[in-house]
Amino acid sequence: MSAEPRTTSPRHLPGPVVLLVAVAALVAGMALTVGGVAGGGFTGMMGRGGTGAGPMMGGAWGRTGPGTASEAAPGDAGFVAGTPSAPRVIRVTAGPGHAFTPSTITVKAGETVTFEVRTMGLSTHEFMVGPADAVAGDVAGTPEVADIGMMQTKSLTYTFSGPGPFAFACHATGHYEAGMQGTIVVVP
Ligand SMILES: [Cu+2]
Repeated sequence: MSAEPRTTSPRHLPGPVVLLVAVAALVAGMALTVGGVAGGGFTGMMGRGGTGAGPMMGGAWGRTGPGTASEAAPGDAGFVAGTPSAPRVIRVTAGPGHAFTPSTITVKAGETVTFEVRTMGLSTHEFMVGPADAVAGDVAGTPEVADIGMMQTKSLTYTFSGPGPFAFACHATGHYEAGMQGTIVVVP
């Protein structure tokens, strides 16, 4: 009896239920902390993602909320094309493994996009974007951010001029060959 009044909840939940909820919350919290690796998704992780990470991710990944430009792709309600002065932000996760999420990104012809690339998992990745042939060939001068370590985020802004095709890829040793590449779909 003495423990009951400590529960401040107005609803009378039986003790075991309260305990279960507490445990579930704890487990969920742990899962998020230990690893975005598990794939909780952007929304889930952003809520708590700030803990213990470097300043890089604090700002870039703190922007949450359903109305964020990056949530809407061309054709979606609420889509706003990026411009040089106000690029559309698209978040990309590199890893775990040799993969980008998403692996297909749709842009409007001519729009300017800032890719915020975050590494999940132990490998260090790179993010190159540009004309598909230049990206495939790792051609010098193709826009790229490199050395994106675990839980780090780096940004790259690119304007999709012309019809394409465009692509993105990671050219850390062996990664591209293992399939670490993505497609840019340009819509008029
Ligand atoms: Cu990689």
